[in-house]
Amino acid sequence: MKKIHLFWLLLAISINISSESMQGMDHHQHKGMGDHAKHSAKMHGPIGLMGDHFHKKGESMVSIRYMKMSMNQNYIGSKKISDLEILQLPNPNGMPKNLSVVPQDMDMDMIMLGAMYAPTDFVTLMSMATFNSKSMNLKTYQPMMERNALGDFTTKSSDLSIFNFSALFTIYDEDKSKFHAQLGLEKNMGKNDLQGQVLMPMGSLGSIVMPYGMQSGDKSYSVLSAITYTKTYGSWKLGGQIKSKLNIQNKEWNFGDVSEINIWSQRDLNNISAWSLRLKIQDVKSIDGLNKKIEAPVQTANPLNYGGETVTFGIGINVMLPQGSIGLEAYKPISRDLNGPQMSMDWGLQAGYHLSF
Ligand SMILES: [Cu+2]
Repeated sequence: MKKIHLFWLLLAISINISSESMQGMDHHQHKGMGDHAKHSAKMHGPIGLMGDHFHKKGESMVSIRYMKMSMNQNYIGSKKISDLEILQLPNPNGMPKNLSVVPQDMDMDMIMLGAMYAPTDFVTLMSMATFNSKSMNLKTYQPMMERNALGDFTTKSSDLSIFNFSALFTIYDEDKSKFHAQLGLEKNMGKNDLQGQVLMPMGSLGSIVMPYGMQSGDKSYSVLSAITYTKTYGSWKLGGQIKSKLNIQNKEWNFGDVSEINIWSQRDLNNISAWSLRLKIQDVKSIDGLNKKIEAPVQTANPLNYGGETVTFGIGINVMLPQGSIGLEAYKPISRDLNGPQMSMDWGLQAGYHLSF
């Protein structure tokens, strides 16, 4: 754990030092202002942001991003909780009396394909499709008496999960400051009743409808909205984004509404790259509705054990290539208050490629 914190600190310091030493290379960038703004590595925000920039009339962009998230610790609120403590909690679904299966770790992998096109200077159309894959390891305990561990098992799912379409409206577009709004519709098309093989508390294997968090999606519709402002100061760029995802229609249940604030800074390292710091404050509501078939003695089968508030810190870099640009961003939560028991993200990573034409 300590090693990881040290790694983050060293990475931040080394990037800072190399950006100081490359300062000399920036000078020629200050001629031709308009053109320079267009050909800077901070033209795109940190890769983990969505809809952070818009385009000028006739421009198109395609992108592919890969995201990984790893979780390995259960929390209630902001407090870490052990398997032993979770086993004392009541099972809201009745029998057995207490929770008896405890999630140990989970990995999520996502591939996101995006496209943008600006028919006019005032509107940029944006669309994105997400394919996700989840894998969770769990431990089953005896339902009563000694509560000995009976064994471990893994559940997995993968599917095309999210498709969305948005319009970005330019509010103002000056050389150094840009402001736009987003309005869009998202269709979550992942399967919401996938089955998985589990080790039951009585020691037998069985196939059940997997808990909400392991489903590829929720088959719901949501409205996306956001406003984004960025301002450039020489080799620095600062940005802020407020966004929300509000569910408007579901099939039995849906993952909770999301409100999010992102604040970031970017700084040119040299002519072709810029590094970034980002703070993300996210509030997710618990699951709305329920599927009566999801009733295992595990925390994830309770719709109330989802959502919460998380503050995440990210560090990233964008690099321009002869064709397109790449971005990499790593993040780690620095505080959380989760509706729990619930597993929290330990770290996440996003890498992507953009091509404008
Ligand atoms: Cu774009």
